[in-house]
Amino acid sequence: MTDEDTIESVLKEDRHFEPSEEFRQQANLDPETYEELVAKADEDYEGFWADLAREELDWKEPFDETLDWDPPFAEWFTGGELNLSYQCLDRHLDTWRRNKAAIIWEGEPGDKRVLTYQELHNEVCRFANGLESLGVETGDRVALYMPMIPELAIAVLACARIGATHNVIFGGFSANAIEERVEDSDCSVIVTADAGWRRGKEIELKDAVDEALSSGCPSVEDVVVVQRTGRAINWYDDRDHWWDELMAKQSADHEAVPVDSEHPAFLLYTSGTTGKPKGVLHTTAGYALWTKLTSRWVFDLKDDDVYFCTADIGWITGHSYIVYGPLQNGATTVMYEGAPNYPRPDRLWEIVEENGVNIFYTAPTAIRSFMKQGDEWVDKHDLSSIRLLGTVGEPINPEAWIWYRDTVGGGDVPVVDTWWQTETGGIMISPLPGVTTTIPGSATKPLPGIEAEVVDHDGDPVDPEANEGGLLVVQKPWPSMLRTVWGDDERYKETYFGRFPGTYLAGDGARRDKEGNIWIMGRIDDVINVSGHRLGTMEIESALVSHPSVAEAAVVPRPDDVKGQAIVGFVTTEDHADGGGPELSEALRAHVGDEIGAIAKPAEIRFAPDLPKTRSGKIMRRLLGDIAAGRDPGDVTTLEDPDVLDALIDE
Ligand code: 7RM
Repeated sequence: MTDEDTIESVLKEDRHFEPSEEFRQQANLDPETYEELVAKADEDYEGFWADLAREELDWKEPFDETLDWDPPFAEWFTGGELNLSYQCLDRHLDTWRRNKAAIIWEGEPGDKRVLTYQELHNEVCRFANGLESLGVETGDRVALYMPMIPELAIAVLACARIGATHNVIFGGFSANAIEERVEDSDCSVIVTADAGWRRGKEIELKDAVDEALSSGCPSVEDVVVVQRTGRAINWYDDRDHWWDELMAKQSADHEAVPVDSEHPAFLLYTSGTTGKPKGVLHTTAGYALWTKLTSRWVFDLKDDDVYFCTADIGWITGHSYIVYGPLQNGATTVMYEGAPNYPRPDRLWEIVEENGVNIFYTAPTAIRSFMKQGDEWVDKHDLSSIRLLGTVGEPINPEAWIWYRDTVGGGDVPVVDTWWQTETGGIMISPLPGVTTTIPGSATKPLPGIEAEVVDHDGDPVDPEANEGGLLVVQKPWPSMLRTVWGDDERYKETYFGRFPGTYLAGDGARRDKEGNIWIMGRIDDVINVSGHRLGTMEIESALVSHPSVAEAAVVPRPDDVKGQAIVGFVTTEDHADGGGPELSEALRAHVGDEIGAIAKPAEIRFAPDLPKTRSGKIMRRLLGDIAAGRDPGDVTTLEDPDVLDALIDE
């Protein structure tokens, strides 16, 4: 099969891991309840969601209608009123959780803060009052350009409390990115900090805000500045306010403003392969429901758990699984400010050990870098508190999955490989730790209520018996789906529903195996076509990484007169030096040939000290493709480290 939507699958992986009896016994979701949920969603889709929404959310006004679906525009739980900050905070205050740690925060320089639910509530109320004192009203947009400090979580929840739509801009983006995002969404206030810490250096946030405001952003009237590092900054009396001074004037009482179920909760900008970033819009009730439920189902969150997600709140993972999901469940969520390997490669294990972390959620790229650093950094620490591990962000190669389970998890904890997107709001495809038999490299099955499918170019499900690849889609609307691209309904329609009307196109390639498990094969833009064979990048990369000398790998296409496209592999070696010469190169080509087959052998291997990554750790294959084809890589502003590119081009 070589038609245009089929990706040939070549990866062979058949190790299966059943949930242990011990885990199953105590899991939030057991196989029986799971079956009931699946059956209910199947028989009565709206009833399934309506029941969950009634049980899980604290409604100020009950909703009248479960779903209003005018494809591709969805409204969920219309007529209902609630408040996300109330959901996360107030509802715990008349329980024993009042004095439980809500946030354990670790600063990069070694400082630490613990906020109980009551304390967090007080701070959020103060800042909600502070925002109101600046004239912020329900429906206004507020930009948050901050380091990973408790004030960021406080600001997020304070916006939610007054019904202001937050727009978190990752604290590593440039002035340009701020300008673009703030202007597109007409924010009236920016909350920032003098600077943040990263690898012992100051990231100068306030300077970037000043720069953005000097050239644009006419809608911004006020800037609130947290003093984090104490560095000298420029000050503009007519618009700048110190966080501490603003907070000192406010009361710790604030009544959460009930908003409509479909009230815009937040915008989060995501950059696609082309064009300006899209402001992904999430609304209130559906997002609240799904982040709450998935946290409990997938992470098996319990009241005595300490949960640590290493993402930044500047990404969707931080929104859903550092702030909203865990706090709605009354969990203790750990927030870390700095770089994972600072001051030493075991910084995260130190945090796990010191706080007795039970549930740990990170990205495959981080796992591969832990592997590269060597087991000794993990072995120095007692990580026996860990009872569940999660991954997100990219396909995880089986090597890394097994290492994660064995070395970090001690060989006997469930690993949940969670597939989802900024646009989906919450986890869509994932093992349930007390239910699902896992296989390294597969996100396994859609969660109850999620109609994810792998389809061919006609939109028909691919045949699992044929082990064929296709397009990952979601065939029914779900509560936490994006509602539109801010200010651009057309782009929303085009991008996500243009291919199959009424069906959401995720933009990822995937396949289904005979057991119904889904294997994500990477972005469809990344597929390589060698002599008519469509190959996903993921499997070839996985084969490369399974060679003992390879730490990370990315494969991209290069135009080829004969084959259409040829495969170029960029490889970082274990010892991190510029790498191997022709001998290793030949060995790696042969290794891929053995693992997969001759068709997948890279035409060329290029050794690189590092691969270009976005700040959320995704490899930027587009840039590598440009380099491999000898094109100018163009816009590189979302790169974590632009020097990486120079090293590749100079080669
Ligand atoms: C949560 C997040 C979304 C894209 C998505 C995929 C890739 C995410 C997995 C994955 C394979 C996974 N949001 N992706 N999770 N690929 N397995 N478990 O990452 O909007 O930033 O990115 O990330 O390509 O479309 S995101």
